[in-house]
Amino acid sequence: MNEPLFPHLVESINLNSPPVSSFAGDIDNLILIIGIIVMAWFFAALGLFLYFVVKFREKPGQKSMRIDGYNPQHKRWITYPHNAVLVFDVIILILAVRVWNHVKIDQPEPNDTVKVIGQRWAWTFQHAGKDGKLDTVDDIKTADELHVKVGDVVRFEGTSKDVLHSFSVPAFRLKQDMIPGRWNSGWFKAQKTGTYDIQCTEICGIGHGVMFARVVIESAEDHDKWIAANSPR
Ligand SMILES: [Cu+2]
Repeated sequence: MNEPLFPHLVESINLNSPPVSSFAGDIDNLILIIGIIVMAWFFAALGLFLYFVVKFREKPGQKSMRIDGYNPQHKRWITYPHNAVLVFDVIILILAVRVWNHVKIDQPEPNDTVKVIGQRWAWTFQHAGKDGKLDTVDDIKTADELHVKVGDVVRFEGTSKDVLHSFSVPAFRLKQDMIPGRWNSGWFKAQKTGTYDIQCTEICGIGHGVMFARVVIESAEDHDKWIAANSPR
């Protein structure tokens, strides 16, 4: 369930933000497919438009043609592409709903759970301590740094202390609104070790732009060491 839906068509479209989560490839693919479809229609429509402008322009001995589209034969130039666009819309919709369900609706069984709290203007995180359980005395609380184990399915539960924030990890292709008074949950599975950016993607006040944090993805060994070193007892 936490495996990608499709093979990744083009890795690292955005070199600043390599695809690190298990579902990053599915989201990249979707954006690539939508981009290809939209560009193909854009160039087809533009090309045809320019061709007609030249073909039916005013020439010596020939007036420029006025085509209003009421003639059924002319109307087909509108209805056929229109129907084709609708078919592509449905294809995009089916792919998008599949990816949406995979990322946002189906929540795989987690190996680990963390809490994410947004506030003006910082992120704070709560990790399970040595006992592996959240909301116990040995929990590890951090500011601006989230630690997870590579390959783990991590469930996050998040809220905000004040205004709307949005928890965004570009390398995971993940975004989740953090709403005061409400807990939202989601998941990710990091597939590469390393340190990646966390941002807030909801304008939340004057310090919005400095509301960055990091996710540190560690090997099992390093993660256990970090927990041992940071557990309060
Ligand atoms: Cu914010």
